[in-house]
Amino acid sequence: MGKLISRLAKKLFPQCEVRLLMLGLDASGKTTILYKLKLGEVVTTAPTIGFNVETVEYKNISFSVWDVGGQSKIRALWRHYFQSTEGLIFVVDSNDRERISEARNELHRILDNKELRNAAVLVFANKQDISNAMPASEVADKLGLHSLGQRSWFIQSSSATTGQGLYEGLDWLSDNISVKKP
Ligand SMILES: Nc1nc2c(ncn2[C@@H]2O[C@H](COP(=O)(O)OP(=O)(O)OP(=O)(O)O)[C@@H](O)[C@H]2O)c(=O)[nH]1
Ligand SMILES: [Mg+2]
Repeated sequence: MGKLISRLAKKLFPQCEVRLLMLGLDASGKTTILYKLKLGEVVTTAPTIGFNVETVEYKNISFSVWDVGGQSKIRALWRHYFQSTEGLIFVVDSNDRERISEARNELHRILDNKELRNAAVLVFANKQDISNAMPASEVADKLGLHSLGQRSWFIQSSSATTGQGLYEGLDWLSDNISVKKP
């Protein structure tokens, strides 16, 4: 009976589907975020060589989240994932002051791509649980987000290990992506 009701509910209120691409420098926390959202747990990660993809259900939206490895020698592969992306999640290690300009360059290089011209951009200023982390406002300045013009963007401070901020980020995406019915 329960199963029948849930099948009926799915028919009556079909879920919207959204494709999200999650990029950022290596060790920024992408895979940790993905599995914190999917499983509610902090998993032990190794550097991602290819990609991980998981479906995260939230607010009657089915987010399919593509998490692609960020090591410098495999960043050339990112472009193969651009097509049909409705939202880009760009993850920054807010404690990594040395590489924030590298993160900025990568973000702008990604956004120069035509295939992403309509994608909304959510930046996670991640690792906020570390005491000396840059606040989100500083990360936004250093990434040059204010120069993105017409682009719809938002920065959310987060901690993948505590879970802080992750669903707030999805809230913004769900309000700022024109979702399609399957
Ligand atoms: N303190 C703290 N550590 C984090 C946080 N998020 C991730 N980490 C740690 O940072 C390291 C790298 O995390 P990953 O999720 O593997 O990073 P990634 O962005 O997927 O890296 P690549 O797959 O190489 O691109 C791991 O040791 C995580 O436990 C966070 O919010 N706070
Ligand atoms: Mg990874």
